[in-house]
Amino acid sequence: MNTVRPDQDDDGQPSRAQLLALVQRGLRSRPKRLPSWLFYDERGSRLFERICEQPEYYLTRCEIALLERHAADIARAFGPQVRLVEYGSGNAVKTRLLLEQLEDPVCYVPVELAADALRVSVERLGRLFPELPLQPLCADFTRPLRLPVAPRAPRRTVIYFPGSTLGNFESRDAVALLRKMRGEMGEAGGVLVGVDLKKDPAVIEAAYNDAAGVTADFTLNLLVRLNRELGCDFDLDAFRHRARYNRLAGRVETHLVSQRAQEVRVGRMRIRFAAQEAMLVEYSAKYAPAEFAALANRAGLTVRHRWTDPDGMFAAFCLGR
Ligand code: AVJ
Repeated sequence: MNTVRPDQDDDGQPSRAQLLALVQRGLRSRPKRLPSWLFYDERGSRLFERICEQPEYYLTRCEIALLERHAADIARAFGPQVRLVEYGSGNAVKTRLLLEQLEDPVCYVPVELAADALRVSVERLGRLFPELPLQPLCADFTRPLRLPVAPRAPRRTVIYFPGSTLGNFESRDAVALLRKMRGEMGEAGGVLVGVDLKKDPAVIEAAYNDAAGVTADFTLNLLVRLNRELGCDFDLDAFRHRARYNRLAGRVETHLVSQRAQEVRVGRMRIRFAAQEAMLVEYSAKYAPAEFAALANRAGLTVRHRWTDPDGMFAAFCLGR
């Protein structure tokens, strides 16, 4: 999937022309596909927060339970005077649990493309840790980062990538992203990555098909966004959310399925959908611990530690060179 994002304007968002070109390319390819980062406009980000509160969506709760139990051990593994760089806007709860345990942290650098989300997380963390220097970076973490100069010399730079977001990347792109982290963390640095583990497929599928339909709304919001930002005319009643666990590939594959034969305007193009044609919008990969270790190895990284939540659903891996 096209998980690597285009160049951005100064406000960090792709321009309308870039967005249009990328969407047209995705809709002309076979099978049709759109990148999952398109979910996260303002409404999409709010819907994702509601997904995290659904009883079926175990990932966030398990990752928080993991940190509640193991954050002290994790912090000990990294040692004192860490510069913590987080990919994505920090969920205040997770980041707080980690920062509370770090000994004498040097600074916290949240990296986030959405300027409002970045501001919110900095305000929250600033209130919780008034002494800690915050160095927000409004940037796309899939691209090379220029990290701000730290306020004092850190012993170690740790890149924190929670939430199993790495699972949204196809394995080649995931390896490339891990390799990029390896460069940014430097010789002595480390990576802390949250990973959803393989488990009963019924449990996984339920997490992406909550009974309240929040995930379906989240997926369909992609079309709402394209209608608004590109003037498309997707009929929201003519597409359905479908999320299935592909055992062979070890991932949830989310599609938007056309409910009838139809044509949609996308800029100057008209895109034809057959009845029951499925457009790929998201992968969410699930890993066995050994599979994840092999993925890290391909990026030149080694698993130093692994922690799991009490139910063994979700893992945090500490990686080093
Ligand atoms: C935020 C990317 C980790 O893949 O589980 C939740 C996004 N998609 N429900 C995931 C998501 C559908 C989520 N990540």
